[in-house]
Amino acid sequence: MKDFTKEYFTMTEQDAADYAKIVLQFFQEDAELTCKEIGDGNLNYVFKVVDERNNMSVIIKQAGPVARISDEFKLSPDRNRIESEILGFQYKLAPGFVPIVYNYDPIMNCCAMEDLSDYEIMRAALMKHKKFPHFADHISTFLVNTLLLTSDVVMGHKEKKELVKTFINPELCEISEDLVYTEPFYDCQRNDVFEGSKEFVRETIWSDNKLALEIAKLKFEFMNNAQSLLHGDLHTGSIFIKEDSTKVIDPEFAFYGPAGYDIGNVVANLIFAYANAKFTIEDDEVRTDYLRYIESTINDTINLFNQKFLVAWDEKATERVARYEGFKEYYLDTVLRDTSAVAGLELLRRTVGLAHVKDITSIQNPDARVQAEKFVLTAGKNFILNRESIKTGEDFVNVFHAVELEV
Ligand code: SR1
Ligand code: MG
Repeated sequence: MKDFTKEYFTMTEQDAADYAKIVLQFFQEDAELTCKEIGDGNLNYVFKVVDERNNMSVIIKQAGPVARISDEFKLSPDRNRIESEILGFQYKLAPGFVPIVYNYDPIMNCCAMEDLSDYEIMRAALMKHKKFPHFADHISTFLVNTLLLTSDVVMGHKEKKELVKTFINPELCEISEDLVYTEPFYDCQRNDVFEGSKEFVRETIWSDNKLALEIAKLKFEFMNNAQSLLHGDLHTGSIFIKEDSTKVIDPEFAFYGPAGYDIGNVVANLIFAYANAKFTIEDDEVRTDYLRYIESTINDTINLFNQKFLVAWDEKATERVARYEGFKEYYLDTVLRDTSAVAGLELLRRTVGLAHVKDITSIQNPDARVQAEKFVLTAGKNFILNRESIKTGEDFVNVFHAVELEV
């Protein structure tokens, strides 16, 4: 067996099973262990170690020195510390909405956490057209608790600044600065544009100077507005879900940034599910029913977020000036403006940039895929350009409804 105590190496399935038994001492003496690498994200390795005999299991997530998606991205494995620490912190802020972390190991750059095998990755579940009636309620609570409670509105300013330091995350922020805010907006070599959509992208995205100026403003907002402790990559692949429970995972992109970044990512990825359903479900009745479900989930997520945010502000604000008349409404308005912008950015970058989403890439018929891409790209652009006036759940839904009439 390898020595896990001296220096880092990338684990095999056998190593992860040994690690769980010897280092974590997670299993009983008589355990019969099997291990499978189950990660399908862009960056890390995820091992599931199971003892069938005693019906126990654990997840071990290890950060490697380069990203899985491309070894062009050389990344400090310190992201695993960030992930472990923020999961512990979010567990306190939003109990029940993140998995339990059992252990963090700074030598092997891995953490051990609760196995959520009875949950599904939300993106995959939505692509099977499953419905989760409690999601909007769950995610809006998670968002209010993690975003408002870590801001200067509620948290002591020195304590907040300590967290800004702890969660400074330059390498993963750089990935977002490049992949979200820069590369999709010019003909960058790293972009991955579907052949049938190229002309449309060139005409409507890469040639639009007005859009370029807004992107520049948003990029500087992302880099300079240390407003809330973000998850930083809150798409539907970072959510485990089942009928009555929602768990947010994978917060390795966490840092202090604009609160709307997380909310906008949730909205955009629900719109990807909408686009998938719109262009793949053949039966009219089934399709319409599912589209109405996604639409109301987006509507409720925003409206519940707004309601809960204002209530939590009244109950929890500690900053004196936060109580001045009109300020909480002004502040929430800016968060919603950023939410709309980020929803747009995410729709664009997942279609034009390097990292795509299966909701779109799995659409087999090339014409349908091009239509789906035009739909999300046009909606994305409108979310960015009209961000000042998109405030309610209905406003968010209206943006992509209007595009349905256009493309
Ligand atoms: C190189 S990482 C590509 C993307 O995967 C992650 O989930 C983030 O969304 C990142 O932008
Ligand atoms: Mg991830």
